[in-house]
Amino acid sequence: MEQSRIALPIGTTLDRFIKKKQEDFPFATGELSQLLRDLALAGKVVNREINKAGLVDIIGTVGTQNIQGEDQQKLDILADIRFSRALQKGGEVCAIASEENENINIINPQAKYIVCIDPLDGSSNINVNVSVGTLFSIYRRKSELTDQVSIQDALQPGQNQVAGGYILYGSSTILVYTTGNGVNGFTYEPSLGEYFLSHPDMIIPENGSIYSINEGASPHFSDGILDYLSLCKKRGLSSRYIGSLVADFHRNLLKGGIFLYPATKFYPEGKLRLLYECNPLAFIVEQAGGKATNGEKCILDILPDTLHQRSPFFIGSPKMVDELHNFIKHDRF
Ligand code: P6P
Repeated sequence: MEQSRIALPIGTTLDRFIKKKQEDFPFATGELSQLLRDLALAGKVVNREINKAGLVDIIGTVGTQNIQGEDQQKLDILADIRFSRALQKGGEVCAIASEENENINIINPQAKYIVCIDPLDGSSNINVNVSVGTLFSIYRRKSELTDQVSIQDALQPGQNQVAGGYILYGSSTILVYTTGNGVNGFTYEPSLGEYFLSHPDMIIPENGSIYSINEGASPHFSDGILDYLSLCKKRGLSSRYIGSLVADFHRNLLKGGIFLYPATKFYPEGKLRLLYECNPLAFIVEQAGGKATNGEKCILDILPDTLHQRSPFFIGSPKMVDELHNFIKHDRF
């Protein structure tokens, strides 16, 4: 179904944008629209808590670790609670697969959608005032509405995403998402409590002059990766790496560039998680004309085995990803 050709003007509120796009689908029941609103609402609450983090005792770790064995920051937990609560109240989600929880959390057993989420990625950067982000993927459950929700409902390839997106809590807070008909960005205006369309129909530049990778791990990179990085330096490309995935990706989406997180000695499967970090960004970048692979295949084609599995991750401008592949095609991932 072709989406309406009428481009909505910059400044359109998120609510109006969602409503207009829903009208393009006569059989739409409004459930996905409501789910997107629920996520946007939780983003407003998390944004408020992040912005006052310096004033209230919510910075720092809580002494527990998540499934990844990483110290859980207080804001990680708060963000997970906020998103879970918003989705529970919204009623459109049967279960949530969250980075913060080992298993899926079943919330509304008869609901149609399942959400995979990293409530607050890059949270170790909060203490130093670096941008952090929320990443989410939305799928239709595979099981019947009357059946028991199971982990299989979450273990779907990224191609099955109904929607994917992120919220970047930076110098301003922006929600970027796709439902498979292009990518749009909405900047949050806290004084009005509204998101406004600020980046309509986002397209990543075909090529770019930025490469993003943690070169501290260079001793453990494959020869193909090292040769590609040498070419980037020979060409005088700029190295930009914040150590916060959503911030690094968003910059490259706007300016063009490539982000690389290869397999290393410390992360033999790569560090980034397939379900709720790689897949949402891969859906967005492909909708914006870019590419995302694990070094061998499209990220969206990978069938997950486990909720928290990791993947090598190469994402960005199509010409840069293609050129990288020429260097790494003989590497074993
Ligand atoms: P490294 C943050 O912890 C994160 O999950 C991503 O946001 C970021 O891209 C990556 O890890 C940074 O990892 O190993 O370079 O510190």
